[in-house]
Amino acid sequence: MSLDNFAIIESTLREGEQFANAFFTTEQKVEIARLLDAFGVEYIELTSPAASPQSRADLERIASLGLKTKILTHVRCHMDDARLAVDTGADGIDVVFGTSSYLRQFSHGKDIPYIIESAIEVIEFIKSKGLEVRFSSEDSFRSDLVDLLTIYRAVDKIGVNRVGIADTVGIATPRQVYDLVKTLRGVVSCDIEFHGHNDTGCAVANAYCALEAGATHVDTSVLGIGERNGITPLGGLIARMYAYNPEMIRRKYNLPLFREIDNYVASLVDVDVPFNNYITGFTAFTHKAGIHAKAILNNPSTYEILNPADFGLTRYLHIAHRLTGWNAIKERAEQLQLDLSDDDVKTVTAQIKALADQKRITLDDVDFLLREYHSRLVSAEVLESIEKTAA
Ligand code: HCA
Ligand code: CU
Repeated sequence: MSLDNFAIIESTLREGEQFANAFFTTEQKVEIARLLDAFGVEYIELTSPAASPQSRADLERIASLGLKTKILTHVRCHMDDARLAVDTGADGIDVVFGTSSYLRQFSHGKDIPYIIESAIEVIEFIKSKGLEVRFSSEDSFRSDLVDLLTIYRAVDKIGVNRVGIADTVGIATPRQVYDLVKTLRGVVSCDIEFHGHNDTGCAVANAYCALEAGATHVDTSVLGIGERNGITPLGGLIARMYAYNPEMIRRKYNLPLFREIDNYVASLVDVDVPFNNYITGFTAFTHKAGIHAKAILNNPSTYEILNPADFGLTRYLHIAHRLTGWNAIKERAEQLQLDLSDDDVKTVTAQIKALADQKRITLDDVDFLLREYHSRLVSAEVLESIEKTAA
């Protein structure tokens, strides 16, 4: 089953380059590639050498770095592109062809026998150079199923390493992805890759369902950047797979490096990491309501399926608000080394809630109320002992 044995094809340097704000210099591409390699992704996919002279030079540079991760480039199903790609030092070539009726009618205008013929020519050429080769159909979910299976069967027969299905327009649902991959699994014996766009927010779920159905490879990009609103984000896939099997994910990937990767790419493309981002969003490990905070203090797993420590991160209890509870305030009092009984803490908690009903408060307000209450208590005790001594 491929949920336990899958590979990431990290496409920040290909799909991610198609993000509106992306412009990566050579040095930035090298740094992204090094970070992803150190993180442990199995493949890095780079823009076609046919795209521009600099794209070709950057691909050659990254292919020569001697990284552990395999380097792929992504080309149209065309001999001219394939000829360029095999001489770049890449380990493998991802070949793509548009098969949907839209693409056939409005883009390249080719029929299925023509697609198969050119696929075979390109695949055999790449294989003859000893490189890994994948064949994928753009817009697979709006392609005719019989056409798709006919093409995949033909390329599987000549020994393609992998076939890919692409939800180019982000239209597929998890169930549709599951069904298509399951059907394909019964037709081809090679590996299966899934590439999913996120237009309707299904990209992570779709990737997971693809793996459940027998896919072996998933395309991702850092923060999900790509055409329009992008594809399956690396962090989203990591979070999903960690929830499935934390030991496997801890073993496969260098998780504490992840935050640096998200932050680095965010800075390069001039966006903030979204507040609700998987793993690295600033609220991803923040707990607020009193009931949540209490349980987190007793056992974090009550409300956390991802352990922030595995990612080198820490959780945060947000206690300065009207939903707060006395257990969380007690924890804060202990952090401040204020010796207060449970009843005292409950009294201060009531004061905090009353204040938070009137305005947005901060941790400083909480600390102030705790300290003030504590010092009044101490003065009262001192006064009492002075009175006792006097009497
Ligand atoms: C595109 C191409 C692609 C290719 C996916 C793949 C897509 O930019 O339109 O090679 O599997 O989404 O179809 O990214
Ligand atoms: Cu895409």
